[in-house]
Amino acid sequence: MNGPVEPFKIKVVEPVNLPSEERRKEAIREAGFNTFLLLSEDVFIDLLTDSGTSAMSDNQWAGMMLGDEAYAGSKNFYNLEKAVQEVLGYKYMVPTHQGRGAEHLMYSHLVKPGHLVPRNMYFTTSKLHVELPGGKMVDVIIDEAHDPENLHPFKGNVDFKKLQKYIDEYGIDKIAFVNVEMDVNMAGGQPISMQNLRELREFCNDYKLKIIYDATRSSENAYFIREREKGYEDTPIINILNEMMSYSDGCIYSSKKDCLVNIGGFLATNDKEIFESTRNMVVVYEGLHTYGGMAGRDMEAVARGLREGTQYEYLKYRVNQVRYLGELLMKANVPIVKPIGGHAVFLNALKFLPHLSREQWPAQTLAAAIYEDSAVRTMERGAISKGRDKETGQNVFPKLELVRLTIPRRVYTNSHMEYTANSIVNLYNKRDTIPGLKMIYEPQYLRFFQARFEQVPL
Ligand code: P71
Repeated sequence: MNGPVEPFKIKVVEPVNLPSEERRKEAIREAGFNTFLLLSEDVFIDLLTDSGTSAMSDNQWAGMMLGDEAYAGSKNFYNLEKAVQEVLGYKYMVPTHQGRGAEHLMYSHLVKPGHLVPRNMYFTTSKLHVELPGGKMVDVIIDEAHDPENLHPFKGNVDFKKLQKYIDEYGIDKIAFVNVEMDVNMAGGQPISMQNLRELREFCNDYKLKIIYDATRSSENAYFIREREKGYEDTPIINILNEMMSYSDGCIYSSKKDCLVNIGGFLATNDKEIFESTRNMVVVYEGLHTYGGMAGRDMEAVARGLREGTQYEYLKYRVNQVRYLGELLMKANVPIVKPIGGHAVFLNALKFLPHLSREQWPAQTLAAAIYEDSAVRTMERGAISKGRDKETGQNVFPKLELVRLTIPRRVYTNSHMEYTANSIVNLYNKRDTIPGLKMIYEPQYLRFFQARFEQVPL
């Protein structure tokens, strides 16, 4: 089996080092068995995240030299605004320093105390920015998404019966808006279909409910629509994106993923009222409305990357490189979430480490063990990420207890994928020797970033 051929050649390289076995053992202990707390220089292959870790193109770097760093009215802002209008089809855009800045502005504007926000699963920062103004995020994704073995081609789809149930139970006035994520991260990078988006629009029209997307990985979602949904086989990605967005009232967007940049974000909408209000608040929290926390050069790189990231040949390579890693693991019977997602391969930690209880944090344990074994850095996406129930204060144990092998865009070669797969297969073969963990430090917000753990002897 060969990996997909890269549709680029490499102009700049950054050396990486494989730390010794002794150093790896020491490093993960110093980090309290939390891969977020490792030093980057102790990491050989960094699959922690696809966020802000892309390699920019020569065209993007050239754009960086054209940064207009004026406080107000920067040229690059207008280039970004135009790119958003053309690629996504929204009229208005408010720039922010990254995705959560946009979530903050959008969700604090739309959510009032006691409100519900139905969403196709959840994302950590999104859930928090709904909770901070007094709302609650509830899950309306189809059941198939919670089953790692289910092969549904659009596991990101919304289940209308679940949505209806919340409307009936709480009343339409209690629903702030419907929040829809593209290429659902926590479900394993699973897309939503165009048909589902279209039907959701019709459903929400009946109730005059707003639909706000988390369009962060919308280009990768659009690729899956082209690959899997009848009628889109030959449609340019940009047309698919325009149609997807036409079914929404606005979106938040972390540019750090599909826009192939290291920093940036924005919100976009056709709704004048949302636009005016968030444009007003951006000056309080992020910066003037023509830079929103980004340098002019950053906005130029986002503008160019947003366009570049919709090229079909690039997206095909991108999704197939992730698939290549997933298939290498599947061939060796390592339990992963299927179908293989757009930005990452997710290991099913409950099946990988069946000898551990949920309280021993199997996904956290597995991420730490992978690092110690091979210096590959991955991320826990399970009960530690989910956090405690806001009302009861108890730990919540989601069905999905996963470790994410997230592939940065245009950064690693197929032999890096092979090294990673071989290491994980070796670890899988000695999985019953891996001891679980106990949490010894837990911060209040987004605990996964800073929590610390200790090993519990087998
Ligand atoms: C990812 C990230 C970055 C991250 C965030 C929190 C914990 C661990 C890692 C960020 C997203 C995202 C979606 C769907 C909003 C954000 C926030 N993802 N929506 O997957 O995936 O954007 O990081 O630019 O603030 O590693 P931001």
